[in-house]
Amino acid sequence: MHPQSLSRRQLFQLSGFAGMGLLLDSCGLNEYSTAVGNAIDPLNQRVEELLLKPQALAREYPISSIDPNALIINSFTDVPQIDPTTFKLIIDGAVNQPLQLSMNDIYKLPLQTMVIQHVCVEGWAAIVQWGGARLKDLIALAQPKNTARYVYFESGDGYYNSWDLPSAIHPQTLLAYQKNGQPLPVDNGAPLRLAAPIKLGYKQSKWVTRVTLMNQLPIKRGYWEDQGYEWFGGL
Ligand SMILES: Nc1nc2c(c(=O)[nH]1)N[C@H]1C(S)=C(S)[C@@H](COP(=O)(O)O)O[C@H]1N2
Ligand SMILES: [Mo]
Repeated sequence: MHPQSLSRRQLFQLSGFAGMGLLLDSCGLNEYSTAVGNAIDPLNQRVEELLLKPQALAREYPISSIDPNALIINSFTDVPQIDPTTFKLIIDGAVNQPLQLSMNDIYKLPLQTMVIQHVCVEGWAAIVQWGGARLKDLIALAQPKNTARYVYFESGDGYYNSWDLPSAIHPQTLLAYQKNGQPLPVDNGAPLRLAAPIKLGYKQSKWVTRVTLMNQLPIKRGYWEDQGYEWFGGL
């Protein structure tokens, strides 16, 4: 089941709930109306168009294809300590509405599940089901600026990674908190990990703590990418 795209009205409602956890700076009560104003600002057209533009969907599999043992844990360090009850996902950078969202905020977004193939360049693949919030919905809540072209991900273990904006707002790109219908195990990236059928395994950061929209990429583009792996990492 794919929840429908958020309508503008739904986004405003979500902005309302997200407001409770927002990084409110000086604007105070005007923050909400500022966000509404920015959403219809013609300068934002490019990002808005991108958010509304349909993208081709990657293959999904029936639930019966899930192989519960096929997904190999692949981490370059030990798992980081993240307390999901106090954890806040930061969304910042080239956005009009920087956000700090608790897991409860994120659970209020539409839950999308998908059974997809995970492909690791080390020579294994697995059919796995992920469930979580669409990154697109989270990015839309933060009101990206029209200059945003890239999304940078920081993880609790020091892993870092960056994506092109169209892939980040692809309808099958999730910040997942479920695996095979269960809460996401810590080894697989709990409380939040990237999951998408359009990118190789090393693009799918586990333990994501911060999502930063950028106009340009920094020199350090990704943990594996900086050691020679291809940056786009498409499937
Ligand atoms: N934070 C973090 N994310 C990461 C990695 C990592 O070492 N640290 N490894 C990547 C690689 S190479 C793969 S194949 C997948 C593996 O996901 P899994 O451990 O849930 O199977 O996570 C990716 N995301
Ligand atoms: Mo991998």
